[in-house]
Amino acid sequence: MQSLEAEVKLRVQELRTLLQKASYAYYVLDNPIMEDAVYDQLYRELQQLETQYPEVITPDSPTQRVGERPATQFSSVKHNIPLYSLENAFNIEELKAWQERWRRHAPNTDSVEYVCELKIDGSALALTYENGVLVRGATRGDGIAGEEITQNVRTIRSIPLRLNLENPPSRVEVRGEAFLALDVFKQINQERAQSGESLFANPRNAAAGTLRQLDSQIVARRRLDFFPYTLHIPGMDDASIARTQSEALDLLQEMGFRVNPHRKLCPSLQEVADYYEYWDTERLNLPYMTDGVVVKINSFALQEQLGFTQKFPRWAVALKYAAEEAPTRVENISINVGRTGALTPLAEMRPVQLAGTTVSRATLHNSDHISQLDIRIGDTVIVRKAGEIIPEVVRVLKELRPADTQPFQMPVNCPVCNQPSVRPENEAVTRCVNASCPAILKGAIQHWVSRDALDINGMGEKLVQQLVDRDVVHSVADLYDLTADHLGKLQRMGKKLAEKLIHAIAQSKTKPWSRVLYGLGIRHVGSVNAQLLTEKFPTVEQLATVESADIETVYGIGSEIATSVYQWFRIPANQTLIERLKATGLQLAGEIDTISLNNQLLSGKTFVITGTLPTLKRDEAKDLIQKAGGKVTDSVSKKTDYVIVGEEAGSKLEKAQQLGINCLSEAQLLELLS
Ligand code: 0OW
Repeated sequence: MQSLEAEVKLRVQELRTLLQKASYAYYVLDNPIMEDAVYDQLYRELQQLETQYPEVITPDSPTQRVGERPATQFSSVKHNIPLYSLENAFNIEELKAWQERWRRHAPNTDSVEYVCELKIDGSALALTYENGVLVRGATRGDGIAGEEITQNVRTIRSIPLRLNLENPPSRVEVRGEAFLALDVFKQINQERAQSGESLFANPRNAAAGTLRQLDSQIVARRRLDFFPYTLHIPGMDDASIARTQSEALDLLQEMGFRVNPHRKLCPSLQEVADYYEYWDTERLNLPYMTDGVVVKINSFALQEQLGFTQKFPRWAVALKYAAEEAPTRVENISINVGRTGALTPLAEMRPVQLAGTTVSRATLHNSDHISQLDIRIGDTVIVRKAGEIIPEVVRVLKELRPADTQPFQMPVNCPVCNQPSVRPENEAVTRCVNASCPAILKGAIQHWVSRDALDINGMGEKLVQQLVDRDVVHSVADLYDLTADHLGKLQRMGKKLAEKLIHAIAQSKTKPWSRVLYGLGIRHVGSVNAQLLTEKFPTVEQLATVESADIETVYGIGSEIATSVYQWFRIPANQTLIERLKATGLQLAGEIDTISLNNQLLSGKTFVITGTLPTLKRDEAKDLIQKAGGKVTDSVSKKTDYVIVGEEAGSKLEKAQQLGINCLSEAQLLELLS
C-alpha cells in the first residue's frame, strides 16, 4: 500500500499532466481534447488536493495561473538581452532600399532567403524561463528595462508555464507579441461603456492597458493571447540554437508556444512583395489586428554578420500597411459623462469618409491626450482608422490653424450636474464624483441596491429607470423617502409589490457600515476595500475627515484608492448625501473589531527594506509589515520611520544613516511585531 503522501503526489502529477495537455490543445492548437465540464471537474479535483496538501503545489501547476492579491505597483526590471524595435518601410520601393542598405554591410552575399511574419499589432513581451519554468514576464519598456508583470503574464493561457523540453537550459529568453483578439477587444469596450469607463481606442492599447492592470484576476478575464517571435539562450549564439529564424520558430512551437501559422519562407524580395500584397486584404479576415509584415533575413549566421544599428537590427524591417487617414475640421469638442462619471472629451468633426465609413466623432481620451495633440476647436486634423476600430485623431495641421483659437480646457465642473469635477493626480481621466449626478444616478442606484451593497430585492433596472426618468428619485437617499403610493403610480407596480419594496428598502437599514460605504460607489472602493476601510475607520465622520495619507496606512489600500476616498468626501453634494443618509437611520458606523485594532501595531509607520534578509524573503517581510498596518516604500526619505537592513545593504542604508533614521535587523523587526 503506497503511503498517502505518495498516492496524492501521483494523482496530482496525473491531473497536472492531463490538464496541461488539455490546456495546450485548447489554447495553442485550437483543438480541444476534452469537454469544458470535464476540464473543470479535473481542475477542481487538483485544486482540492493542492489546498489539502499545499506542499505539492509547483509554480507550473495550472492552478497557479491567476494570482490572489492585486499588485500595488510594478517594479522595473532590466532585460537580460535588450528588445529591439524595427525600422519601417511603407512600400516595396522602401523595402528594396532596405535590401540595398543591408547588402552594403555584407557585400559578398549572393542568394538570400527571407522569412515573412505578420506584424501582430499588440504589445511586446519578454519572458524568462529558468530550468524550463516561467520565472518572469516583463513589458518591453524602452527595450533595455521594462515593468515586471509576471503575475499578469501567467494568466495568458497560450504561454506555457513550463517549456516542453527534456533537458531545458538553465535560462531561456522568449520574446513575442501579446495581443487581444478583435471580438475580445469589442467585448471589453462594451463592458467599459456599460460601467462608464473610457474606451480603449484599439486592441493594441487594450492589450498594453490590460498587461499593466494591477489586478491579475481582471487580466485573466480579458483572455490575452501571445505569438512568440524570437528565442535566445544567454551565453549561446542564436546560431548555435537554430540555424535560421524559421527553425527557431519551429523550436518555439515544439516548446509549447502557439506560433503564428502565417509565416512564409521567401527566396527573394519578389515573394516578399507577393506575400505583402496578399495579406493587405486577407488580414481583414484574421481575428486579430496586424499592421504590416516583418521581413527578416532567415539565416542567423548572416543576421550575426549584419548586427544592429543604434536602435534596429539591420537584418529585419517592418513593411507597414498604410492606415486609412484623412483631413477634416474640428467643429466642437464636447464632453461625454459616462456611468461612473468619467468625463470623456469627444472631437465633433465635419463628416469625412474613412475606411468605407463616414466619421464625424473621435474620442480624445482625456486632457493629457488633448494637450499632447494641442487640439483646438477650429483646427484641421488628420483622423485615422486602422481596421474597423474607433477612429482617432493622429495630429493637428497647425499650419491651417485659424487665428483666434484658444487651447481647450477640460471643464472644472461636470457639464451635467455642475458639481466640481476631479482629476486624481496620478490618473489621466477627469471625472464627476457626485453620486447624485443624473449621468451617474441610474448606475449609482443600481449599485446601491446590488447584492454586495444594500441588497434591496425587487429594484430591477426598469424600475430604477422609471424612478430617475420620472424625477421621483434624485439620489440614493431619496429611496428612503419613497412611499407605497409614490411607487403605485409607476408602471407595472401593484399595491402589494409596492409595499413589499418599501419594506425591503427599510430592511436595508440593518446592513453594516461596510456595505453602505461600498454602496456609495466611490471609485476603486470595492467590497473588500470597504471592509478594510470601515475596520480602520468605524464611523463615517472619521473616514470623512482623515487625511489621504492616513487612509493609505490601511493594509492593501494604495495612494490611488486613498485619494479617491479623500476627494469623494470633499464634494459638497456627497457631504449633503451623507447627512441625508445618516438621517434615514442607515448604519454609518460599525462595531469596533478588536482583532484588527491589535493588528495596527505599525500603523502610520513607513518602512524601507534593503539588502538580503537572513530568513525572510523581501515580499514576506513586506507582507508582515503591511499586515501590522505599516507601509513599505521603495526609497528612503525623511518620511521613512524604519529601514530594515539585510546583507549587502546598499545606498539606502547610507541614506538612512545620513538622515538619522532607525535601522533595524530582521530579528529586531520580528521582535517589534511580537
Ligand atoms: N509584432 C510582431 C513582431 C515580429 C523582432 C526581433 C528583433 C527586432 C524585432 O509581430 N513578428 N517580429 C519581431 O521581431 N518584432 C515584432 O514586433 C516588434 C517588437 C517591438 C516593436 C514591434 O512590435
